[in-house]
Amino acid sequence: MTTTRHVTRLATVLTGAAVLSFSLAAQARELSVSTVLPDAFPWGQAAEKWADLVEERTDGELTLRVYPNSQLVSGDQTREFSAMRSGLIDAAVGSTINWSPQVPELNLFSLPFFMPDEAAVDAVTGGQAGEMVFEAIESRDVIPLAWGENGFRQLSNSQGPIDEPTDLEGLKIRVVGSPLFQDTFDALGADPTQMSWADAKPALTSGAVDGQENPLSVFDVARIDQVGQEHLTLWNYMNDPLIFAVNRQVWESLDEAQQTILRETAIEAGEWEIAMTREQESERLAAIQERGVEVTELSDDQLQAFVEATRNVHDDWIAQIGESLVEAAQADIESR
Ligand code: X2X
Repeated sequence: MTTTRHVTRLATVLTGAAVLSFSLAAQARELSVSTVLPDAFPWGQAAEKWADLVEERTDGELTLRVYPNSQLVSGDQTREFSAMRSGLIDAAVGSTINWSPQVPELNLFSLPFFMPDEAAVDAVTGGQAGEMVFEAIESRDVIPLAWGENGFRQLSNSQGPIDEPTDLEGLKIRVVGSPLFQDTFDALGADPTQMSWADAKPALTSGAVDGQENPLSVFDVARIDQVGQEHLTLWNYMNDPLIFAVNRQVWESLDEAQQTILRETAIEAGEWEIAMTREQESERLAAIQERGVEVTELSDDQLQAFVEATRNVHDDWIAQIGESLVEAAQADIESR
């Protein structure tokens, strides 16, 4: 009798322990977050900031583990969105360029010379067009939460200064993303070639390509000048926003409080990163110039020649992006 009672009590204790450890395990949940660039770059820092804020606000109940260098998609950044959609990746802080092969609406941001300045970018991301872009993403089973920014993309090459479209003639330029980039550089008479970021630096080093385009922060941190890119043209031909997003099933498995925290912290991390990226632009440019890069700034007339040369790209791509989205973006920009 005593023995039986003892065994019963022991069983109760054991069951209690099992329940306790099970509930702890169920509470601590880790989500994978994919990025292309690691935390030496503002992009990677945005993801780390998001992770820090989530850990802090959920008391460790929810953690984000950042996997940089497109490692969850074997370096192929144009597969990041598909991997997130299918649930292979839980979440990402990704570029509109890299997701545009699966979300054609995102080509809006890559239309050459469409976004005149930072205020225009903010008007679009924070306006009606931004909402439409988020709906387009959500219709593909990914929940977008917030915006970040890789920045206005500038053109570099190893051959000489570029201040008119004919200077690009025959230059092999590394691009990534949808065929829109192919079309833009074709229109300028260049020889564009598509490759991932992982392959870009080796291709620049070996001289397999003559040039590339990326924001100043990427040029600076990745020391693109050290692989022979001595000429840099500031042409602001497109701005590359980042989007914080989560796979739909993962999102729906979270409770409301967790969803709120995840969204609010993404917005906070995004705003922090956008402000930092913009603030750093001038010091980055100075650092790049100090390292001996020849920087070309375009006059209004010179810029206009590039705008004219790429106008047909708009005609071809507006239908794929969606006429109503492009019009909404134009209205957002005009009212800035
Ligand atoms: O590959 C690039 O050029 C980069 C790092 O800017 C993007 O992921 C779009």
